[in-house]
Amino acid sequence: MADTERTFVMVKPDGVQRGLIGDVVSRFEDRGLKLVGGKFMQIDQELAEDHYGEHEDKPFFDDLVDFITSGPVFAMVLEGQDAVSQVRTMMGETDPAESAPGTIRGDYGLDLGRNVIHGSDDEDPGANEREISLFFDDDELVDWDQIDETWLYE
Ligand code: DAT
Ligand code: MG
Repeated sequence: MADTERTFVMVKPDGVQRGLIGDVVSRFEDRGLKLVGGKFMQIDQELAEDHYGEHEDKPFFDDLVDFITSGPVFAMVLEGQDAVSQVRTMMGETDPAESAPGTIRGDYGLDLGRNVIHGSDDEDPGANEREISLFFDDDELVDWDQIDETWLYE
């Protein structure tokens, strides 16, 4: 069996303003991913710069920080088999215009700078753990058994 993992996921300010929190969370619940942390919050400048630190030399960095601090976000931690890459697959490509219908960005977005959702990078080992600890204290994450787990996994 593949590894059980946790990944950091966030509905960005555009998704919150457009009333998409419920739809996005529903997709993950329907897939069988388990919510182990959730927080409706406003990201400040320092957290934004830390979170997107890998992009600090990119020309779009300032716009990215301005955007992610422009309104509330819904941050969450999801757990499941291969959760990091499964979430990335469900998100689609970075650019919604190149994302297939059926993916979150392919169904809800059109523009690179308004791509609705963040999910930890599946090609950067440890990105999930780093982002989870940036946004959540240990005591904000809940270990729990979901009733459908015996029917979800062999
Ligand atoms: P992802 O969000 O798919 O992990 P990323 O980590 O490469 O993508 O970039 C972080 C965010 O920065 C992305 O969601 C949107 C924005 N972004 C990425 N590339 C960009 C570009 N070339 N121009 C403008 N914004 C960009
Ligand atoms: Mg990324």
